Amino acid sequence: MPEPETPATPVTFPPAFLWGAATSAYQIEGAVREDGRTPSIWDTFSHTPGKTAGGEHGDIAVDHYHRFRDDVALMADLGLTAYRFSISWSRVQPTGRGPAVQRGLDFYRNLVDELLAHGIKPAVTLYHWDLPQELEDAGGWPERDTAYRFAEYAQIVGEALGDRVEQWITLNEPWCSAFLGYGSGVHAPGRTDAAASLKAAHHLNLAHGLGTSALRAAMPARNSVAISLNSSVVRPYSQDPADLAAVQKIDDLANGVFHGPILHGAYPETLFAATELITDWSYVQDGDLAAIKQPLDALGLNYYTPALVSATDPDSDGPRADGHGASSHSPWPGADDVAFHQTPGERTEMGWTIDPTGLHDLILRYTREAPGLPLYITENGAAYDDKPDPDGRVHDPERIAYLHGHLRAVRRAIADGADVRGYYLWSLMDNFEWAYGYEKRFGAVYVDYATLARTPKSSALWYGQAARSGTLPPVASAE
Ligand code: IFM
Repeated sequence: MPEPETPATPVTFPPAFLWGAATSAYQIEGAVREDGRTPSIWDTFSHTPGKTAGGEHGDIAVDHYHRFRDDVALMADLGLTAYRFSISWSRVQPTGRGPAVQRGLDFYRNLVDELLAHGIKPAVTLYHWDLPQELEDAGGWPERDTAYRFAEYAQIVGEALGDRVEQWITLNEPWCSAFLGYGSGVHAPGRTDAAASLKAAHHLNLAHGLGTSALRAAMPARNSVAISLNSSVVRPYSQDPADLAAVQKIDDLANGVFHGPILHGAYPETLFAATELITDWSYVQDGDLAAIKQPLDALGLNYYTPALVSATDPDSDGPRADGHGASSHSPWPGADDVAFHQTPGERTEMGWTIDPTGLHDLILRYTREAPGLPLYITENGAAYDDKPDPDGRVHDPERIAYLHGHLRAVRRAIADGADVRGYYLWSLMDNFEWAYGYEKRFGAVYVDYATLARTPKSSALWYGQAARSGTLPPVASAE
């Protein structure tokens, strides 16, 4: 039995635990027309009037493409030991097929070498939502061929970087790609077709499986391949059987649709039943499930907030908001009879309730579901309305409290038997928060968007102290 934790108990992590930060290409790089890069679906979407707050886009973003050496130096100064970033597919294979562009690959090779030179372990995500526009024009993720194109792209990047990057992640949050991109339409490419969103989910799963095989064939066997899922913690509004059925429905659409085939080689039967009026799943071809269920070396979990659901009251419109943006189209196909409720408690600037117990529950769920598979928290963090003081410093005690609470939850899960090997704070620095534009600041490092100057917030200093010592500092220590 672990010792009971008291507020004075030092929260210390295993010595090899990775203390990382995460970003993604379109959110930070800018340089969208340089060195042969072509538009991705996010370039098109963000330049379409009305799709993002204030019409904001990633043309310049935080100019990481030109400032990556300074950004790596900043991470090293803070004391980070790992960095998770994504590759822009349209930078290395502009049309989404055919030969690679060397200059695109060189950018990432230089970034990786800079990280390694500073003792920071790189973790590469191959796909963080930015499909080359040409592939969307050919049908996008609802089209089966996109999965084969992804495998080809994975092979290219694996061959180019596999000698120096050990940690690989195929897809980031395929739920968002499928259901926000093709269902509710609040993400690129902005389509609102429930059947297409389920088809996209299957082809993303297939892409993960084929991409994993392609990576393994292209890289040394020592490298680790994983996927990052934004697996939801879905809680019932009451113990009423109708509310429990609502939980099952959302759990299938948020989690089972991905971890079913990826971890267990099958989609949940309850998912088929709930979506039978929308799709017949005939695009799941013989051999697909075997191709998808590749042995993995690790699993990435992204966690922000739990969901609280009930069956809808047929006599009222009921609450609907699920925290994934405003759209009259649901990202939950076949779940029109489910209502989403605001979980009680303090919220971040995104309106997401702060609940570290959800992270603990999530870790233990996957410890049970995928025994023996090492886990990484590949994203966790909070947006706040950060502003510099007159002295130019940025104090963000709320983010420190958020990180402290969630890291404690990770440590508790480890004490409960979970094999969590690392934590990547979302995000290293303020950046383009998709449809919300630049207004929502998730960074541990503040970015002045007028000058692009970077200033570590007090949370970055606090997190750096944790990374250096392996023990969480008291929450007030970085103020
Ligand atoms: O900014 C995103 C990231 O790209 C994917 N996961 C959630 C983050 C916060 O919304």
